[in-house]
Amino acid sequence: MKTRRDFIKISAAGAGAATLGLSSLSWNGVNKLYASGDQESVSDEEMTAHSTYCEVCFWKCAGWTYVDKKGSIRKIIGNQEDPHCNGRLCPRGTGGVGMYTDEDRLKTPLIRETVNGKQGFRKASWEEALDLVASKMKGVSDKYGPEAFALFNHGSPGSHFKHLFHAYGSGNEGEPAWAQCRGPREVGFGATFGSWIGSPEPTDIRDTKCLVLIGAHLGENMHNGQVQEMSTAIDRGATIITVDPRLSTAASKSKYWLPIKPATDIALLLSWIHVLIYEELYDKDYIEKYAVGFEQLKEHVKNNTPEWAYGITTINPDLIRKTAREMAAASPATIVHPGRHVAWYGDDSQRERAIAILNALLGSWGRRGGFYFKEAISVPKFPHPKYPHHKWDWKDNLDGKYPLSAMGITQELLKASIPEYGYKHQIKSWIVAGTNLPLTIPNKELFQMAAESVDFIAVVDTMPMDITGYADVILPECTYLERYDYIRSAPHREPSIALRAPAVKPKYDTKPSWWIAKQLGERLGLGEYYKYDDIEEVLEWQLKKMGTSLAEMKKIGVKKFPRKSGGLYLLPNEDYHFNTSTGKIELYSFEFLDHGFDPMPNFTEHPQPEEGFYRLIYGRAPMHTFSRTSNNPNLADLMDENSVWVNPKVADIWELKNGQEVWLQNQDGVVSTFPIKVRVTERIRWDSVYMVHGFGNSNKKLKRAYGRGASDSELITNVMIDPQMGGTGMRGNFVTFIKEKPEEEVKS
Ligand SMILES: Nc1nc2c(c(=O)[nH]1)N[C@H]1C(S)=C(S)[C@@H](COP(=O)(O)OP(=O)(O)OC[C@H]3O[C@@H](n4cnc5c(=O)[nH]c(N)nc54)[C@H](O)[C@@H]3O)O[C@H]1N2
Ligand SMILES: Nc1nc2c(c(=O)[nH]1)N[C@H]1C(S)=C(S)[C@@H](COP(=O)(O)OP(=O)(O)OC[C@H]3O[C@@H](n4cnc5c(=O)[nH]c(N)nc54)[C@H](O)[C@@H]3O)O[C@H]1N2
Ligand code: SF4
Ligand SMILES: [Mo]
Repeated sequence: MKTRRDFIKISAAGAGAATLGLSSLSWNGVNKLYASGDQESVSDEEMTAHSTYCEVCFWKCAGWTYVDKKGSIRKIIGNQEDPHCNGRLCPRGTGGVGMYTDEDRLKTPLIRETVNGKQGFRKASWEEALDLVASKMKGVSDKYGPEAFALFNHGSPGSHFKHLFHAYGSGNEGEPAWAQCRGPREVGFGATFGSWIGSPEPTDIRDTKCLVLIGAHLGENMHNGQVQEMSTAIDRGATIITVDPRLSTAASKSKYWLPIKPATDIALLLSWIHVLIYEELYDKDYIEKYAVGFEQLKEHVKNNTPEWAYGITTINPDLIRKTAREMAAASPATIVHPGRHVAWYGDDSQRERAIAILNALLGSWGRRGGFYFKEAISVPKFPHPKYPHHKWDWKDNLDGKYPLSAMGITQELLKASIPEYGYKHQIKSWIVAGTNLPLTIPNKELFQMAAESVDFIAVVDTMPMDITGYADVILPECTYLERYDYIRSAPHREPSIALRAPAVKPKYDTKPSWWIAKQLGERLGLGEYYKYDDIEEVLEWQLKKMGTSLAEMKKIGVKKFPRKSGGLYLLPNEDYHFNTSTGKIELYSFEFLDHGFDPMPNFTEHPQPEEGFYRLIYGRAPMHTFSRTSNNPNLADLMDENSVWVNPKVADIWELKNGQEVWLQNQDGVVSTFPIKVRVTERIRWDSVYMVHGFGNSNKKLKRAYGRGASDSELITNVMIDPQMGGTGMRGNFVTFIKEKPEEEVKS
């Protein structure tokens, strides 16, 4: 059926791309994997180095982009001074130049038009495209109020559009970093320690003696600093304990691999808590001084013995005891890692509470080798008038649901875009900047209904990703290597800032987000919020206030500042106020109780797959970031499709061979658009299958990525919502195999 907003492909003409010869990956020697590998010899002296920070993922490593005399980018390397990367980029960061060279990039503004009943995009000037977006923003504001315009964003472009939206009068913004990613851990740790984990995580992995990874698959999750520190910790003999239904890279480096039955982690965590308390292995002085609720907790986990957990998790009770004792022996230099993408089963804030409680019992918060006290420096705000008051935002639509959500809930903004949901306040139009919603938000049907319901969608992106197929106007952003952005200020052991400056001019007719947002602002009569001609003026003003300058930052790239908040760790017997209602670590959460939630985590059973079905789990590959790198010439060279991991027992039953193509069908009858190759491996439990997220792109203009592998997202139709904060638990989906090409015409 034709709809008002048919999904359409964007045409792109292409020139050849330069390739970086990245060495093959082996996590054994982490160093090998950081080799930058530009083959032609041009000495560094013959090139100019430009400061940047990476946009290939949200770790934001600072680095140098080297440009030769002809103006070609030759390599990107890490900045030695940067605490996020210590001078070494991960393979994706090294291959980031592929974002610049990709010949499939968006090249000019595009506007949707219908000719003879057929929808397509036509090229437009920036003037025309910006005028159109601004007129739509004005129209919505006049008719419904600015609040009816929503922003979906992720990464650096977001900050420029947030400023625009606040000036315009809308607080309706959502990013997948909350409900699809790390929201539950911020709520779980916030309720326990009064502090978010944040990014980068303040895990003192470098000095740890015992690192416990619950699903967190460092090594495939390539968050640079953590992977480096984990490698150091392993060299120093730290014990690694990995809980994962799959033998992940981390599990293969671990002293203990606990191949847990998926969806049962809370049972394991409660039994570990049980052992620590009932074998009196917990840090008594620490708990006595800093925590409340110990007696309630002790009573609460009375029956959660390892034998009880065994029946649920399939993990041997002796192994549960042994690992608990190892954790205690290494404490307080033990980290039970909070994980990062933790929206799994809908009870994720409670699982994170259990992880936080375990860390508390081990005395690891504020201790060397546990969690350090992070510190960031704030960047002065460039002067502008006060933002107007908005009359409503996403919270007002929730009627008290998800009370602990601290950021906009993307899927709630989608629901508010669909009149049939009957939300009190309706969303009428969107700007989407830097997030590929159809592959990012589970339940694609919801996304499609929402996209169909709204009056207008503008997309700011660098690539013709699936999201651009839903746009009315496409605004092509230049890549991070071609632009300035705001100063990066992130918490770490020491506060630091990093500068992103352009290494080369924007290719094609592309522009940076700061410019796009400013142009829209000015067209909307918000010039008072943009009292500068160029972002360089803003950066110069801010940097001067911080005791440096744009010129200095261009030379050094990263600047560190002394800590002001005190030491990295608690001093012996130091009095310390935790930012909870009691000022203590809350083993028993009064915040949860106040909102009607269990003050201590409980195990609840989740459905298991029916016969012939297997739980669909997913994760990362070291050389890709979600869908954003799937078409990157350098990184697609290293991995150009995903595969589905199948246990040999299951492969036998289904007579599946390595490399055979299958389609996956989920419990609701949804069949993957594209086939995926089978990888038969003992590294996955028999009750689950595994695939890397970010593949199965359906836009033909992504020449390297189109139809390569399958998309986990489209098979995730059962979403379990976290009642505390609205997280979308995505791991309650089960798939079966289809060996012959399905009858139904393959959608594209
Ligand atoms: N099924 C499933 N869903 C998931 C996940 C999963 O594992 N499985 N993971 C979840 C997690 S943890 C997260 S954090 C989210 C991530 O969700 P997203 O951030 O939406 O992930 P990407 O697929 O990388 O999409 C980023 C988009 O930004 C564009 N882009 C890249 N660089 C720039 C730039 O400089 N400027 C602009 N304007 N655009 C740019 C890319 O082309 C792409 O369209 O996904 C979540 N959703
Ligand atoms: N290379 C690369 N690195 C990345 C990213 C990327 O796109 N590419 N994205 C970054 C982002 S935004 C995020 S949020 C992080 C996400 O990375 P993490 O937070 O480390 O990992 P998750 O995605 O939560 O979990 C993936 C692991 O969980 C296991 N798993 C599945 N089900 C269960 C279960 O029921 N119990 C347990 N214990 N384990 C289970 C899977 O087998 C897999 O190994 O990665 C970051 N790092
Ligand atoms: S971890 Fe890799 S992809 Fe992420 S910011 Fe650092 S270098 Fe870039
Ligand atoms: Mo994430």
